[in-house]
Amino acid sequence: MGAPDVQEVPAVTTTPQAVRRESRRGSRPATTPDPARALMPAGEPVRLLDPDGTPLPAHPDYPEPPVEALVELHRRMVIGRRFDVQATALTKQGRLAVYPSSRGQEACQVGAILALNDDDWVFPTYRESMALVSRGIDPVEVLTLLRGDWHCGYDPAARRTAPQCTPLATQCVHAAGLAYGEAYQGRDTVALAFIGDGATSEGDFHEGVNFAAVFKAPVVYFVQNNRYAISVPLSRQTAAPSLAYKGVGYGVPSEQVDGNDPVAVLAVLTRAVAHARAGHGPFLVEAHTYRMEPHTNADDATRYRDADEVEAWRDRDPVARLETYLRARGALDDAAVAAVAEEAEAYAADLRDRMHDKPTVDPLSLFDHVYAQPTPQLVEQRDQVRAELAAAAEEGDA
Ligand SMILES: Cc1ncc(C[n+]2csc(CCOP(=O)(O)OP(=O)(O)O)c2C)c(N)n1
Ligand SMILES: [Mg+2]
Repeated sequence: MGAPDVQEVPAVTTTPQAVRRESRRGSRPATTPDPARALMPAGEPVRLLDPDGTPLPAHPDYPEPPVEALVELHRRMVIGRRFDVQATALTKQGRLAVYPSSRGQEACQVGAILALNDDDWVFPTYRESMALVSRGIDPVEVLTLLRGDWHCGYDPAARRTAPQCTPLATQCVHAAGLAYGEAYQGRDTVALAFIGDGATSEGDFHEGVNFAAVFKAPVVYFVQNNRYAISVPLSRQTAAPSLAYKGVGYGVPSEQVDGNDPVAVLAVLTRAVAHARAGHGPFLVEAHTYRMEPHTNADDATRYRDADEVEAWRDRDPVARLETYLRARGALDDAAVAAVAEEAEAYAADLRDRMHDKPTVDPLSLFDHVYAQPTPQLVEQRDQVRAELAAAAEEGDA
């Protein structure tokens, strides 16, 4: 994504305001540093590997992560992709109500998790199932919500992972509050909030980032720009040259990265997490990536995007890119790649088997945790559902 062509915009130096602005600028000594400069993202997304897996010259700000971390990144991406394919299949078998795939976004999903410590906090959206299984949460637990249960399936406090958030951007405020609280109590926990490109237009994103900036809360805001908010393309969502500039406006150092370059994603997020952990406040990263599947299995993406566009992104596949690089470095060979593929197959088979067990959901439990004291309306609704269930059971017996 390049900067807009300012040459085509008519010069504005003739307006009185512009003249005043110019004269004010003129009164500033030429040596005064621009305070926004240190916050600015690179002009182009940071990239450490070419799309074909060829390494680029070392980056001055983002050293390459250790090779062992990259091998683990590859392993988790392969398993994550296999999980994602299996979850999509489970929707077709009626085992899942809905599934938002993150195929194509593996470098972001797994890179973010590997950049964190186990006791850091993650604030995911509905898109982040792959990230959560990559964090070691049981995939059946991760998919519980999508089977139609009312709870998120795992213990958020034990897993240091908030429930996957469907209301857009609300997790940005939760992450700021939790991170502030942890720092207040003297702990060096970092909170990483995932967010999509479209959701950066929501008020909660701006409130969260602003709060975190003012109170120096250790949050990493990780924007996965996958080019679409359901059917709405990025160009209809924002006029900003990069979503990373949205951090700069709040005084938050920001960066943009090639989200399909796993090495760059891990390098940039590692630095962002270190910045937050060191007590310097939040950091915002925009990853340029692409959602290869429709928004969810319930969406028809052919209605709003060209097959050519999808094909072009297939050539930037993050898993193949990392594998090529690690093979060239001698860190992966045929046997290692086959072993990871086998592990991924076994993981998917186990998930499939366990998802064939019917979930035990008591419809009445829907009313249990809404309020500490249920309202009269809620009691009435619960009685109504109880009566309907009893009538249905009687009909079944007859
Ligand atoms: C507050 C709110 N408004 C609208 C929606 C409906 N909605 C669900 S997903 C979505 C698109 C979000 O796109 P983006 O932030 O780019 O994330 P992506 O789905 O691409 O990961 C919308 C509008 C919602 N869930 N919450
Ligand atoms: Mg999006």
